[in-house]
Amino acid sequence: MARHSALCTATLIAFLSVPCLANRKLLVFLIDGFRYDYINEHELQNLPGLSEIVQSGVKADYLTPEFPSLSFPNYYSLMTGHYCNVHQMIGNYMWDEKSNKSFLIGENEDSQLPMWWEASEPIWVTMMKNKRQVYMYYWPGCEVEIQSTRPTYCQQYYYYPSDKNFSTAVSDAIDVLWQGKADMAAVYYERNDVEGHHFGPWSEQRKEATKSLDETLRSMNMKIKELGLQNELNVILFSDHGMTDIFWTEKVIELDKYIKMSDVLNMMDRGPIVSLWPQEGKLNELYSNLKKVKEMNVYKKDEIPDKYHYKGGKFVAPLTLLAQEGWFISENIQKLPYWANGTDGKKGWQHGWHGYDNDLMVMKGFFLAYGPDFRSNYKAPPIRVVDVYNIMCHVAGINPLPNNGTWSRVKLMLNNGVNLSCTAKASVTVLTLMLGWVFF
Ligand SMILES: *[C@@H]1O[C@H](CO)[C@@H](O)[C@H](O)[C@H]1NC(C)=O
Ligand SMILES: *[C@@H]1O[C@H](CO)[C@@H](O)[C@H](O)[C@H]1NC(C)=O
Ligand SMILES: *[C@@H]1O[C@H](CO)[C@@H](O)[C@H](O)[C@H]1NC(C)=O
Ligand SMILES: *[C@@H]1O[C@H](CO)[C@@H](O)[C@H](O)[C@H]1NC(C)=O
Ligand SMILES: CC(=O)N[C@H]1CO[C@H](CO)[C@@H](O)[C@@H]1O
Repeated sequence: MARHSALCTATLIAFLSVPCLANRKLLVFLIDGFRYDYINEHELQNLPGLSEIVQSGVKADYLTPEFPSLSFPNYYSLMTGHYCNVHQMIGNYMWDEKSNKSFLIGENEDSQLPMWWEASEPIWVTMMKNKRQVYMYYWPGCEVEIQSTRPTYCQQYYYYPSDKNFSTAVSDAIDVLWQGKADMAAVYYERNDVEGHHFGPWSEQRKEATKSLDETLRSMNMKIKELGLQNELNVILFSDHGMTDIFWTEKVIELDKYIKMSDVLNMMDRGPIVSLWPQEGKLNELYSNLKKVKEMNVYKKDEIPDKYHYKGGKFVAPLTLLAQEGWFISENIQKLPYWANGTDGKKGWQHGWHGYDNDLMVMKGFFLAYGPDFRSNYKAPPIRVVDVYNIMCHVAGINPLPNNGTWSRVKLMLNNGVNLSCTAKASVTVLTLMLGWVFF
């Protein structure tokens, strides 16, 4: 008996020292264009679903996007923990001069080529390699085969999923997590970004989108409790960037007023950040003419500030133009990206945009997390988009690949090691073993 007890104690210690992380489920949300202050204290008063999450979990003051503060670069920094010059996805529009292939945001076949995606391995691929199941809903890029790997399930993105599509996806995600079919589920929601662009960050339309998001999250909180998942599921929500007001009547930089567009071999994107490939021998002339525009910076590749972690990217153009906040760079006003606000073509003006310097407060996104591995009602200092990867890996129980995140900026959010439910589970196993020993 004494020998048995000693053995049991040893077993007990062995069991309890095993980190109890690998069996947690993870649900992540990418809420496009959701600025950090859409959930300031005042706004939260009318957002019961989000308030509930803030109270029961962690809220970072804000989430600093990587540069440029555009969608695709940040989607990939979130999922890889890498700066843009490491994962190479440096824009929503990219050009590879050698192959003459283009990456264009939206539905575009060449954007699915591995060349844009394979410089870094996103967390869902690492999960799949570890025999964990991943379900993704409308997540841009989940349809792409990366290192010969796709997630278990991908509901492909299109422009743009309705609120009903989103709430159905959230409900389906929880079902597959609960049924044990998925270890991780990831859901993308676009409407805050769409309304923010069309009508501006503080428009009624954007607020309506936030309200609708809030309702879905409130139902989600209820469903998690109904299914008894609250001690097994961690939920993390974040955005890719913020949004600021733009002014097409007064703040447009028309490039054809300064340079001959025929001297430009290729131009990618318009707005806060624009890439230019000069025709042979035209680099210096374009550069000196564009230097005259006082509302923007023009950089040759090696002049781009190091703090952006951008200039080493292989798709970075010989000239990068970066506008001051609120200014919009375009070939001319006819070429501005109007949107279809009525039935007769694209006539609507845009009132919000992002892509500016990532130090600007209006470019900051948000970060929330709750569940058994997170502290409750905890206000965390600001973090960066590259920091999110480590926290997702940690709560999903996989080893992060080398990355640019800073662990000390996120570890404070964690519920200091093993949660009680984890210990309880291990103890039950040990107890069963002990009883087995004693009686048989
Ligand atoms: C590169 O591709 C574009 C668009 O597909 C095409 O118009 C252009 O002619 C191509 N350039 C070369 C040099 O092949
Ligand atoms: C998304 O919503 C549209 C319109 O509401 C609907 O036609 C479509 O079937 C939905 N897609 C999915 C996958 O639920
Ligand atoms: C579309 O937007 C333009 C410019 O903002 C505006 O003049 C026009 O009235 C709008 N049309 C509709 C149908 O709202
Ligand atoms: C970012 O991470 C990559 C991959 O781990 C590494 O090679 C690179 O040196 C890091 N960059 C910085 C600035 O730390
Ligand atoms: C902070 C937290 O979520 N703690 C949970 C750990 O697990 C126990 C037991 O299941 C829960 O009651 C706690 O709420």
